[in-house]
Amino acid sequence: MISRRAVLLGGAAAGAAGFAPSALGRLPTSRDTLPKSAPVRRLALAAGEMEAPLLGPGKPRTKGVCTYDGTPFLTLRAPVGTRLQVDFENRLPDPTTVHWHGVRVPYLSDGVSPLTQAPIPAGGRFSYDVPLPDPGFYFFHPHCDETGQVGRGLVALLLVDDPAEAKLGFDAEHFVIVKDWRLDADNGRWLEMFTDEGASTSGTFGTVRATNGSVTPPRVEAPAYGDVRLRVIVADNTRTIDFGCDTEDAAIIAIDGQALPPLLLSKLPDEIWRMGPAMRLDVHVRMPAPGAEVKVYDYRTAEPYLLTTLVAVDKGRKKTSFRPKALPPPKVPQPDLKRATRLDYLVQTAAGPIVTAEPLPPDDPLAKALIASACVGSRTFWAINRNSWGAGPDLRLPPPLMTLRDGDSYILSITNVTKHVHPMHLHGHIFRVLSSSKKPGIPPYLADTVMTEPNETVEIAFRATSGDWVFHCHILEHMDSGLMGWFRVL
Ligand SMILES: [Cu+2]
Repeated sequence: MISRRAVLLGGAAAGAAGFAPSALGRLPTSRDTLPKSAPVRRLALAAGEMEAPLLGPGKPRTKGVCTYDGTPFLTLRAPVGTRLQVDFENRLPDPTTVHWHGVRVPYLSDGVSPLTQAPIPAGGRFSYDVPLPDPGFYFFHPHCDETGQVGRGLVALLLVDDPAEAKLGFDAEHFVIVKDWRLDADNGRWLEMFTDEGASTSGTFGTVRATNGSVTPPRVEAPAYGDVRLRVIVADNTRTIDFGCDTEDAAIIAIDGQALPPLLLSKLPDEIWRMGPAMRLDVHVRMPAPGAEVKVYDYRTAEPYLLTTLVAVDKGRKKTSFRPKALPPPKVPQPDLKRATRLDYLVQTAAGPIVTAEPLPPDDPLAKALIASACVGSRTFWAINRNSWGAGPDLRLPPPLMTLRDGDSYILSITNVTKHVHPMHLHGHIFRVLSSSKKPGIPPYLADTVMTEPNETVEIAFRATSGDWVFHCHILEHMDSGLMGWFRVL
């Protein structure tokens, strides 16, 4: 299967230029987030294609399903403080990269082509240095033709375990991976993942809904009156869900892997938490009596969509009152709000390619790498402060949104002036969500991706870490059609 952009760019893709330092001036330091003495775990990882029965049993099978290590939604686990040394091999027919979403890696391992590395050609290899300084629920995916490759399944989970959590005594852990499939229901073949109509509006949705890859919502068992840790992720290109369940005994204990004082779902407005692409939740659910069930739903659709059913089985436990378990507080660097610099950004629509700020000169190595990279989209529909990421015939890398200072604190005020939701993700940082003009009353929390609704302003704060870091919408067609900028932190 040849990606849309590879076709559009023709031979240019084949000659992908090596990554070269930018003419913008000095490059940032690629900062390590673990001591050199940290234990190292070396692992081989390969992206490739396979065939799978995505439409369900007895239906035509689908070719060109993209996975890591031949395992749909591969799950890696390691203790906090470990350094993963990943020897990655690209067995896909197209260029790819690996981005470690939410993990504070040195920026040269951030996997953003062409900003931090050249695309890895078919058959190519790349070595990633992935320190794991913070416990939590992360994931990884390509940052080159995301719409096509993630659309066909190229997403894996990364769980960074904190040994201190063992004493919390969860009885079971279950995953809810929200990822639809965009298939022709008659023959199981892939449909076009990027459409102009979708990319310019709320995104191109899958044709079949699925949880954990299955079109039949999973039914899983857990001990009656026991404690379940649900790990929920929206791994879809497009879909936003309103996560909720049909029990009062459920509390959010982490957002994007970062612990927070438990938030009872029943106390939230509409008793739901809205999650766009890339967002994760850890939810503590107390199971009911033997034989009873807890149903987990997406309430955003007209008819609530059943994501998963938890079935209580008798394991001899007695009923006790529900007290949500608090995870150990995160230790990520915190912003100094009193000294923070405030920056305002508008998320906008664009009628066509827009770069109002001075673009990089065409002979800038970074600009050249972008043009040759095959890692950009073909159309421009979106912008941040009137600057769009390069696309189509206007393959210019925009200048940084701003050059920041390593160690300084910043407050970004992000206002969505479009008619669609945009989950905004900042690479390389775990930020504090300070406020939202549409969701008053939610206490500040840590995250790596924050939802912005139409006409909503959200404020996030972080302490900047040296590197070149993109800031983009995680509706993948949006980022592929302009909704991405970058910060240089020196
Ligand atoms: Cu968006």
